[in-house]
Formats: sequence, structure tokens, C-alpha cells
Amino acid sequence: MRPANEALVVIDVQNDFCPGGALAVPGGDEIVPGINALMAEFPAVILTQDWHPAGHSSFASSHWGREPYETVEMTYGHQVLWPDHCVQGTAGAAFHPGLRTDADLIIRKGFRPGVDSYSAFFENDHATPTGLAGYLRERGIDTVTLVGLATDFCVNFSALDGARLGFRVTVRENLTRAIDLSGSLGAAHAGWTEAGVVVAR
Ligand code: VGL
Ligand code: ZN
Repeated sequence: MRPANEALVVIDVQNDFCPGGALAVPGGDEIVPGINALMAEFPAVILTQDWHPAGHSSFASSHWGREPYETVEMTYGHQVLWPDHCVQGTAGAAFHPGLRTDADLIIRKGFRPGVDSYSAFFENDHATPTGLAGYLRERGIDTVTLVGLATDFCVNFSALDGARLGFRVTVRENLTRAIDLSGSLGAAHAGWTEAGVVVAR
């Protein structure tokens, strides 16, 4: 067992991000057994769950004449438009059925209609907190390992925000899978190097 200052944060291992889902990440389901095994090593395990209301502003279907994977300008900056996914209470929003869900905490994100939330720490305005940093600090946790979906979106922004907040962050990249939209995976790697995020395999 790792020391008490360490947590495993499992990002968005949900049906809609797995093959057959609305926003399927290639090989998204392949990481489930490895994540389950890794959970046993950590004294704290946190799951995140992308959790959008119907008609969420990150959905292309909410923008007239727009298609999924186009980018629009929101008040908080660029926003990729996604297929409808992880709608609250649907099967697509549920965790992959093989994922261990006996975690200490489940952080839901993306529930505000007008702002998307990739990071486990902040909404996409980079200002509104999810509460995760406070939870970790109150438990004396300063070191986090990230796994889950997708490498270049929710894992990436969680890693960068975690590092910015002063946590020691490792991405266990073999237990992530990427969307890789117009160079987003390469950009993620560059950002991690700059932010001091450690990549492990
Ligand atoms: C995610 C796009 C939209 C993710 C969530 O979990 O990486 N990507 N919502
Ligand atoms: Zn989403």
C-alpha cells in the first residue's frame, strides 16, 4: 500500500467514452482491469464522472448549424463541440460495468448548463472549483496519480490543474486512452513537460 499522502484519481471511465458509447475513445474499455488492480495499491481512490444535463452547451446539438468536433467561442474561451454524451442518469453516463466503484469519493463535473468541465479540479473557465483540491488537502494528500479517459482532454486538464495547484502529479499513461483531435495528444505531452507532470507507464 502506498503512503497516506497519495491518491489515485480515475477520470471518466464511463460507458459513453468506451467502444459503443456516444463519444467512444478507441480502446477505452481496455484500461479497466489495470485500473481496478491499481486501486488496490492506493489508500485513497477518487472517481470522476462526466455528468451533463440534457441540452448541455458543450453538445453540438445545442448550437444551430454546428457539427460535433467543431470548435466555438464561449465566454471562457475555445470549446470543442461534442456529440451528446454522459447525460445525467442515462446508461451512457454510468461507469463501465467492469470498473470497481468502491471509491472514497465520486466527483461529478460538467453539470452547469453553460460551462464545460474537463478537469477534475476546475470548470473550463479555469476558475470555478469542483471541490476536489479542498478534499485532497483536508485529507493531507499532496500526490496524485491520474488514469482514465480521455488522455488528451479530461486527464490532461486534470493533470495541468493539479500541478498548478501544487500537487505532485503522475499520469499513468498506459492506463489512459486518447481522442487525439487535431494534435491534442501531442499538445498534452508538451504541456505536461512544461508543468512538471510525470508520465509513467
Ligand atoms: C471528455 C470530452 C467531453 C473527457 C468529457 O472525459 O475527456 N471529453 N467530455
Ligand atoms: Zn463531457
